[in-house]
Amino acid sequence: MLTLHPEVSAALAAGHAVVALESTVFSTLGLPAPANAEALERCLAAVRRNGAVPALTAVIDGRPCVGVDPADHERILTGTAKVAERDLGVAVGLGWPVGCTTVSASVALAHAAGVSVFATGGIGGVHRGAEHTGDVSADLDALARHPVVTVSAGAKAFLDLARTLEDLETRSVPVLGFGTDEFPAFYARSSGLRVPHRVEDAAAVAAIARSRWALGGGGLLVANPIPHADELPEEAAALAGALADAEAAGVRGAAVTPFVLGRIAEATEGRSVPANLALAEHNAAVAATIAVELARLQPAG
Ligand code: PSU
Ligand code: MN
Repeated sequence: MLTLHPEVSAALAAGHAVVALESTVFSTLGLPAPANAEALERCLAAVRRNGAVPALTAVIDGRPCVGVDPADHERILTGTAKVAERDLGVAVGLGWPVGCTTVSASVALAHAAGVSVFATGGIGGVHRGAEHTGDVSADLDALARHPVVTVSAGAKAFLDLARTLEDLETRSVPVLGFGTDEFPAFYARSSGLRVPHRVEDAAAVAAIARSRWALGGGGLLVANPIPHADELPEEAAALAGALADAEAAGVRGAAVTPFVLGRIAEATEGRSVPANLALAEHNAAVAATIAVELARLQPAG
């Protein structure tokens, strides 16, 4: 059922480092073209440069894929169907031509394939106003249940970051600040919210993950701040407008995140996109170093 790319299955069999990547962020639902293609190339290259094999996740012609052949990359870049974990069975069962996997679907596929490190830009979380709408991303539950290390630049500030952190605590997901005491806010290094634990390097993350899994635990979130030089200070203004637009347009459910991301990209024209690419690439690089450390601790066999 699960379709592993030959390079991915060979790496796993040999006990080499592998890093899973989601596909929603590279599709029409994440970044605008042509930045989405650049983001994909830079993330794949960053994983390789740091000693791991990239495994892009997606549903292609009804097959749940871990590792997508470059010949199919264009189909992901132009993909319009968002697949969260609950949608995986639908996309596979009905043979969808292209399903773009979110964080929740990607960590589920990664775990099923035996891949223990995953990189994204920003995770989904508790939406502002969730006390009324109940809109809490399935990413949080998937992070808790699947024993995979997720590397993310925190979460975008259009979410309720304080409640997102509370939710991660409730679900027993350790949040590790990578060289930081704060939960990063995607375009900004600082959110004013403290993370419970700070780690200084990939070896520490690997040691914590291995211990957590030895005790039967689930996923871990590594909060990796955007590099200083790439920070985007003006996000807050764009954000308020984007949220107001979503409310006025009556956007609900799975459509909220793509809608708000699109509005922020429009409002910050030419500035949010390079920041987004830089942090995604940085996360992919850090994820690869963690995967290399884990492979060192967990020899094949
Ligand atoms: N945050 C971003 N960019 C993204 C997403 C989140 O900054 O592209 C995508 C990811 O695929 C994430 C999904 O898993 O949105 C969350 O969607 P929702 O809020 O509907 O759970
Ligand atoms: Mn939602």
